[in-house]
Amino acid sequence: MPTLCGFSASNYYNKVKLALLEKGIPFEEELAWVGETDKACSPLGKVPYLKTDGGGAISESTVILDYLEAAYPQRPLIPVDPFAAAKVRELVRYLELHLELVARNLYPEAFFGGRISDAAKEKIGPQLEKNIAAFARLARFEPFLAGGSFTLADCAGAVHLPVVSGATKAIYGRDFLADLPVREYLQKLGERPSVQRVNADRKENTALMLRRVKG
Ligand SMILES: N[C@@H](CCC(=O)N[C@@H](CS)C(=O)NCC(=O)O)C(=O)O
Repeated sequence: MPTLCGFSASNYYNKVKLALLEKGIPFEEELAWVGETDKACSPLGKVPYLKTDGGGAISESTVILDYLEAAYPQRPLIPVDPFAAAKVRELVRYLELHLELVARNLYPEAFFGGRISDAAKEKIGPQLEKNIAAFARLARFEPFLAGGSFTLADCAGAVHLPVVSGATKAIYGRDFLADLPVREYLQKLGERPSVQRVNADRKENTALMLRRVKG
């Protein structure tokens, strides 16, 4: 049985956990906080990483998702058609490279009681607005991000869109995703047992993480 390593407050960990649950793959979880990871499995110390059935480990969440699609072809989360498959991957890339990674610069102040400079806020705001407008041209919300079926793009959307909303609200006093049907989309996703489990585990683990940070 594969083992997913990391912690349930992590959006990247939850992206993989959602795919495992949606595909119906039995798996185990191993708690590994940042700073306590196995460098042989994840050389940069990032979570998640997956210890596979064969014994080897893989880091980087999108690479793990590709592995899961190839190794467990049941209930595919990527369309067979090459163009449709590329459109799903394009959405995942936009969500992570252009939205989440940019918004991540806001997290120290938005979520962890730290401070970021005004110069950083002034730089990140317009960048995010531009990138969100571009993402809006790709995302379909029909009702899923890539169209009528739940795909890997939704594993990413379910975990990254809430943090982008939350971070922009906290720093700029305005949800930069408010003009997109994100609330309705997340509500619809919240009907899925996989999303309910991920969200329940996330809440529990976030409380634990904050207690650890506060000492
Ligand atoms: N590109 C990585 C990003 C993973 C990532 O940034 N994870 C965070 C937790 S949400 C982490 O491990 N941060 C610690 C670090 O970057 O050292 C992936 O897709 O797996």
